[in-house]
Amino acid sequence: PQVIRREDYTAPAFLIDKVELVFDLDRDVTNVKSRLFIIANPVRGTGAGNEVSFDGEDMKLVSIAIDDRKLGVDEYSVDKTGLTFTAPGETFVVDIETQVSPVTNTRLEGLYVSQSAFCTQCEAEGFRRITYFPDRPDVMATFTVTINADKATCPVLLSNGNLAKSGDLDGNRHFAVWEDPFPKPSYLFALVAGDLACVEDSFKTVSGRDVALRIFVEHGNEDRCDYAMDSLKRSMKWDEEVYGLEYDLDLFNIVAVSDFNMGAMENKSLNIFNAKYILAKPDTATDMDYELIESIVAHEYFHNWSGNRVTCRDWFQLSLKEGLTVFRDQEFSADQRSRPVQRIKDVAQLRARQFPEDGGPLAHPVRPDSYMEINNFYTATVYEKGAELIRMMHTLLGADGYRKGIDLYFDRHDGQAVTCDDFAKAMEDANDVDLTQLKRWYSQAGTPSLSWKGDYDADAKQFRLTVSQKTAPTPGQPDKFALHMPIAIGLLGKDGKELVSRTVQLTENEQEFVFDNINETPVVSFNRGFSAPVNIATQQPHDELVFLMGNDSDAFNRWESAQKYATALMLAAIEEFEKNDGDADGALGDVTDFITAMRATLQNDDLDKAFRADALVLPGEEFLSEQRKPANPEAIHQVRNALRKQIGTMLKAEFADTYHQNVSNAAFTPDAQSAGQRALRATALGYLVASGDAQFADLAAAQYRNANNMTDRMAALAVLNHLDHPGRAEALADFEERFGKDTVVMDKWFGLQAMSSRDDTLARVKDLMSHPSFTMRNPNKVRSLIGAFAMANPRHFHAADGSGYEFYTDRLIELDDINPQVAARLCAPLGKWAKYDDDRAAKMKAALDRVLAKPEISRDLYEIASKSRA
Ligand code: HT7
Ligand code: ZN
Repeated sequence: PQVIRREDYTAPAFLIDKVELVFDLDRDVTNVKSRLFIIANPVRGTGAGNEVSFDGEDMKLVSIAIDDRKLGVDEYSVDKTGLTFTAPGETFVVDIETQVSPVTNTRLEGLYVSQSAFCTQCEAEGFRRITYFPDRPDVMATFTVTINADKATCPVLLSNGNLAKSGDLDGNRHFAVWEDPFPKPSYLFALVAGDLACVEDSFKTVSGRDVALRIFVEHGNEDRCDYAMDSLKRSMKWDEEVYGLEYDLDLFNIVAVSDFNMGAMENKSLNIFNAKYILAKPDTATDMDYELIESIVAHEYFHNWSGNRVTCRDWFQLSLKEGLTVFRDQEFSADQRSRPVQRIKDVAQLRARQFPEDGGPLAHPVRPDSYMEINNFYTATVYEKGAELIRMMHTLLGADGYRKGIDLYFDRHDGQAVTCDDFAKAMEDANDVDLTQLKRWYSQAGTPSLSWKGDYDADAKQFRLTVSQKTAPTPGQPDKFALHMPIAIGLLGKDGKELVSRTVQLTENEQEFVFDNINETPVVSFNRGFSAPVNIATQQPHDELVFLMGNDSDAFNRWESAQKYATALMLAAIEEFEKNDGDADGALGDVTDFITAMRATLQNDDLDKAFRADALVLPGEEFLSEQRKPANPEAIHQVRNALRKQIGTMLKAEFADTYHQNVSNAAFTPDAQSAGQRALRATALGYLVASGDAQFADLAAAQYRNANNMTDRMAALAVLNHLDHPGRAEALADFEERFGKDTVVMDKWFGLQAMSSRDDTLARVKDLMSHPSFTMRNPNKVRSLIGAFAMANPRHFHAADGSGYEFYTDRLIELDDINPQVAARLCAPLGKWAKYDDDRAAKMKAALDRVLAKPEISRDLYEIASKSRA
């Protein structure tokens, strides 16, 4: 496949002023008429010529006419990727008629059918599967869309903008005309038609306009939209208050669909969501589901400005909208809930998803330099590392400086398609600063590793902190530059008092920072709040970590100290386990000091319950695998379980108290405080069961039976899931019976079984593929059964006999013919072969070879498999 390079960007030769689309919807053959008002781009490069090239894939061209004259077959050429013809002049009108088949569209890009509704997904390059068009984000046009459809099966007809007209047609059909006054690129186009229920509300904007808010769902799900609607209203208000950004149309629609490749899509005024991120009521959704709904609804809404009003010039600039919008949604959630708990979640996610990406074969900069398939670049690096880059700008400029930069960015670029450099320039100009070095984060891949050393001079009352940075080579980038990063530092006295709190600017490979007037040897709290997204190589002594766990005023670093201590203990034990032939308890040795510190955290009522729940969770098996080379999945699993068992045993009485004290008889509410209480109780239950004392497995079974909400039910099932206890089978059977018809809820049931550490897991996953609710055509099902097996069950995925890899490879090959975008996303776990022992590495490479040998492999899967194999 062809490699697209950032340096090759050229402005479009022709622009489109206005698009008029007419859809005649039919499941088998939908007819699309497109009228395009075209003008030559006044700033087009020299030598642009008069050839017009439109993108187009997988559809039938019925006809093309220029200025109302139908072209003969020798006047245009059409191939697998598009349509080319000669421009008659500087301005002209083109009419194109195409046919597409929504019902056979299993890729879920372009126009497809989900359940019985028609819907579209055009980002990044789905519009070219609907009609021939310059399908690139720097071509922005106003759209008028007419939808004709069967009135009985499609009573609801939606597109972007405002409804201009609607009425009946012959043959039991009807139509609607939608007009979007804001010029937009084709990736923001959307259409939905189907028999959907509607939940309505409204929002009064800061300038007093009433905006109608509608959420469309399948009939029967109307009682599951309240939280999404409330989240939407809170997002609209937050964007007005924090960013001064007001919604710009009188209507905002959201549609929830079951078949969707990603989480949601920010189409102008017609957001389309994966139903899993809209539908929630207490007995079907967990606290985590509520949190995700809140943040994804906010994220998509925030795109109305950061993405839609100001969009990307080309797809290399994807982080311009995604990094900024993730930062915005993280800050929104921090304001709605607990700021430190939100930061812990965001960092845990960054470490779990982005750091491994940055350290593996798929490492790429926040602003990539090349791609084969842009769908493969909706990555943790572009999104989450991109958000960290914006967060560092915020830290450097301060809240007011950042806001000045944001105001200038939107003033300067409203209605334009721009670059990451344009964003940084607005920040620079508004604050009169030079961000040249900070901007290296856009272009340099890899996670920097920082080391530090403190030196106290009692005579001079000075503390000197020497910090050094290093970034390992990544594919295509052997040499790395020093990056600019803000490092928040705290110095604590022996009594726990804060002596200093300061953010220093690290710009050199090695740099010294001096702190004056320090009267005692301080304990260092380094990189507070994770002010820079880096690894810290320096190991702090265990007693300092315990001290920070109990005294740091920075809650993030309290949590971080516990994570570091637990990681150090487990890594040492894993090494020992490998030497001592598999005695995990013996390998751990005496862990009393650590557990004593955990007790103090558990019993510290000054700390928020959600924070305590997080601080008591040990780093996961995947995280530990990242720290070991070669990673031994069995050793990691055994050691982590052994430590959990010891904590559960030593703190049994304390966890039992916590469990019983945190029962709530009040009706379920999804607020952060109640969720924190449930999370702490679930953590206690997990440790009690881990202690191995059989009474607690009974307690979990009882919690499952008596639960009055999904959070408590899933917490019980999650711990039973790994056991041989009869309560497990009973609970799983009950769950299936209760929720068998509920596709969104059943994903949890599939996922749990795929993540079980029981020996029969792979056999069970294979059986579940023939379950009536499972289908490879639904991405949520594939992700919850197949994806969870590979990404959240390292012990079984990496089974020494290769059975996990073999099963998984068969699925990737099967899926590639159905949905290449999802197949490619699922391929990444096989690319981690370099982290494993020779035998596993050989098996993983053989699996990638088998993927690559697939006849007619998609561009999506080829790119990931070939880069992973290299
Ligand atoms: N901007 C969207 C990204 C997206 C997407 C969504 C659904 C299906 C396929 C997709 N390809 C790209 C989602 C977002 O970041 O908000
Ligand atoms: Zn986004």
